[in-house]
Amino acid sequence: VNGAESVLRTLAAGGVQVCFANPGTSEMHLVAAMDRVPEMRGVLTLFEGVASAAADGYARIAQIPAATLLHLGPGLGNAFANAHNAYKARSPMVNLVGDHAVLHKPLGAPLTSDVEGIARPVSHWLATARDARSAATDAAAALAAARSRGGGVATLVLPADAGWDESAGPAAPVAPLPRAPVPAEAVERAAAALRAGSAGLLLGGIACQDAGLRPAARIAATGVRVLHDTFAPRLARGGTRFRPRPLPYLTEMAVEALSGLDALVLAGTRPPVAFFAYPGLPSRLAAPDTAVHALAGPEEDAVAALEALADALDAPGAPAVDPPPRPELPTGELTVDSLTAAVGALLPDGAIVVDEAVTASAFFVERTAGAPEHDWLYLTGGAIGWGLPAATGAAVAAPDRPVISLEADGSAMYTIQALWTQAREGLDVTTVIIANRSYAILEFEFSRVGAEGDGAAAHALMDIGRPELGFAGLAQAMGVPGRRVTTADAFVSAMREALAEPGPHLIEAVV
Ligand SMILES: Cc1ncc(C[n+]2csc(CCOP(=O)(O)OP(=O)(O)O)c2C)c(N)n1
Ligand SMILES: [Mg+2]
Repeated sequence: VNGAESVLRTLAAGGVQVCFANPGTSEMHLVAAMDRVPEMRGVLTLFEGVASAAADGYARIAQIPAATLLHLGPGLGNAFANAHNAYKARSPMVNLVGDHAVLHKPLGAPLTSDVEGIARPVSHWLATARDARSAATDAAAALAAARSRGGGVATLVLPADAGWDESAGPAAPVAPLPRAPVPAEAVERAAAALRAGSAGLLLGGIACQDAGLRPAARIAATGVRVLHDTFAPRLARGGTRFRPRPLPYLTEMAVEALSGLDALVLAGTRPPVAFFAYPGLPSRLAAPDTAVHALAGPEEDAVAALEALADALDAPGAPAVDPPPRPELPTGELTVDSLTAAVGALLPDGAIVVDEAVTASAFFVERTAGAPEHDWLYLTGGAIGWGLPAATGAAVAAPDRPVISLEADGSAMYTIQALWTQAREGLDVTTVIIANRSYAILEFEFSRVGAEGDGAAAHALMDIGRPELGFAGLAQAMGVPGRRVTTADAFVSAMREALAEPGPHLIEAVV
């Protein structure tokens, strides 16, 4: 058994079932081993940024890691932006990055680069295998790291000869570390703070899933203002679930949402900060006189801590939640308003929503509050080009659930080739392109940061309408049925058809 096969066998024995791959010559032994390790499903992506976002979307739904297979520094570099999003989401994933054979590496061949230097900022765990004998042990350690403390990105660099040389066979699985328990004193301090005056609770990470929302609803019933992180990795919503308020994206609105609090307790997250700095606006969102209490950070057991906190407050059982009404089906002009209403009216039960809708996001969020139960995946790291491939990975993780990919047009163009993988794998993804022909958020941010003037040269860097992009055609070219719609009625019928038929569909909604 060579090193490559023992690495794959080790990951498969540890529960890894999928590898999102874009290989090259230095990974050929890993590619060859795929046939000998049938438990591992290889999914080809046509760009490494698709592989890393697909692994992220997969992990957020499956809650187990996928592997990626990447080609040296340049391949990892292409994966970087979406590995960054996964890093911020603390999605469990194992990057296998091929590299030159140990003796070839110092010679300066064209693809030689500082692979670890590229990997470090997006890796919670990072190592380079020394040889074929140690590679499987390294793979077991990488997988344990990816699954430890709620999840993280583990990157294992695998020199080509560590793949082709003879190994000692697969390594035994290593038990991952559980989330760190929250000490009783932290719970008592948070309870005292919540009792003392006007109080808020901010949920992030694991606390945004059902197990965290249940105790959070009890705490809300005692009069605490409960919010969730603006860009939570996965938020359980819809039906009769408790609805924490989203912390708004805009600094002014976020400050307002957190104003008037004597205390703010954090569960599964860090102190909230503005997305960007703006002249004259604060970077920290909680008011200076609000006492911020870290009940549980992202790697701690926020769910158990919230249960303990609800008990410490003698919080009653959570009251029943009435969902707000769903929007009426719109008719007439297609605008962000009618588009978001249509999605709110039609969102199917059990959907997974992947949100890279950028300026339309908050409207989609609002309009879907009354929809049946669904999971909402947000862009955690701000690096656009995540949505289409994250939806691809989510659909691989949950073949029985409808995946709705809400995708702004500019962001779509970074990783449009994810559609090809959706077609090839027959994934049930409905992509809605919000075709506003603009980098609209940049037009908006332009004045907010204090940039002056509005000349043609500046505008040209934010207008994507010339030439006009044809998303329906791009989809067709990659094997995905695509339609362009320009009225609300046409959108509604296209959406209904896309949801009724299995397999991927794309609707280019011109707004
Ligand atoms: C990797 C990366 N590159 C560039 C940006 C800067 N950026 C943020 S939003 C945006 C354009 C968004 O346009 P679109 O996706 O069409 O959404 P809209 O603003 O029109 O709603 C850009 C270029 C980024 N966030 N991430
Ligand atoms: Mg746009």
